[in-house]
Amino acid sequence: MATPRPLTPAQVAFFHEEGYLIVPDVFDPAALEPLRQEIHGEINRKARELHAAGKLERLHDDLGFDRQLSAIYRESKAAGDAIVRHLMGVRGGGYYSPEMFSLIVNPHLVAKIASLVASDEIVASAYRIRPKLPHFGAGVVPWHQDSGYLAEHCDEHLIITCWVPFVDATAENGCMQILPRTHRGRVYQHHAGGNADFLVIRDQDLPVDPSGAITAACPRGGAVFMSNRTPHCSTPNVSDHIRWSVDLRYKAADVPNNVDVVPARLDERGHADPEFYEKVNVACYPPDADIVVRSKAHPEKVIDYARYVQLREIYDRTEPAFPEVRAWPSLKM
Ligand SMILES: O=C(O)CCC(=O)C(=O)O
Repeated sequence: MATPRPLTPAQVAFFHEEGYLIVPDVFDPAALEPLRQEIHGEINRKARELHAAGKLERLHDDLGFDRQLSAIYRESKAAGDAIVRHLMGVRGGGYYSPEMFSLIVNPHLVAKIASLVASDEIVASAYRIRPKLPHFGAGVVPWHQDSGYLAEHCDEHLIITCWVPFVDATAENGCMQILPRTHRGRVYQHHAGGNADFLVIRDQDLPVDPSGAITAACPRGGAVFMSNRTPHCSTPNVSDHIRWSVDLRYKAADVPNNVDVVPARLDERGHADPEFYEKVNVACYPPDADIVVRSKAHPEKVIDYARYVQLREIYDRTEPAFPEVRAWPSLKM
């Protein structure tokens, strides 16, 4: 494997000035293949189960990874939803194959994060897999800052969103739009109940006119990096294929986190002991387990796959203390 390279000082300066950075060549695109294939395998496993239960007539596997799920949705929305729910797990980050873990800890990616947060000890946090289907409104993500989803006490900390497409992400297939040079502002007013129940910053609450957004096109093998206060959204996919992507979050280890915080007791309803909630709620996103993915000074802290799975399973079974990490008024009020 080629030696992982940090970002150049010019790239780091661009990120801090603009609030985002697009790096077209983080990975050899072939390195994403095992994860793509594993997700494809998982879709087929679930599709076969639905087929056996009489809930799906055809597997549509002949269409391949970039089109199969659309055909399943066309045949049966309920079957499509069941597959997506299966991939997301109970709270969205429920997919934890060895291939997913390899992406989270990918040394090329983590070296870039280390440059952005100027730290050698890096913690990974919440991530989501997104199949953005063509001509399907639910994949359109309204304007928001990721801090809108995170605990308020983390507003002044830097948390990096790292967005990795599995296909060339373009304006046509609904890549992200980003408002540059607006990330030094506060966390703007969000509302609950935007498209597909995402949070939304209404146009009138944005710091600048959204027509000034940049189109964050990114080739397969690249990544888009943003801060937690960078306003961004994504547009409809009007192509003929699914815009698959994964978004991951990272921070320096001195940013509030729940590394190694596990319940001492957990009842059958998923309620943990009060001390657990006290400690876990220190994290910026308490429902998901934070994990150390790099530490040159303390390599013993770096997580291995077995422990990662153990933590993910425990957090999946544990009810968070609050239904929402951050409460926003509803659009409908
Ligand atoms: O993938 C998308 O369309 C939007 C992603 C996003 O908003 C995020 O990662 O915060």
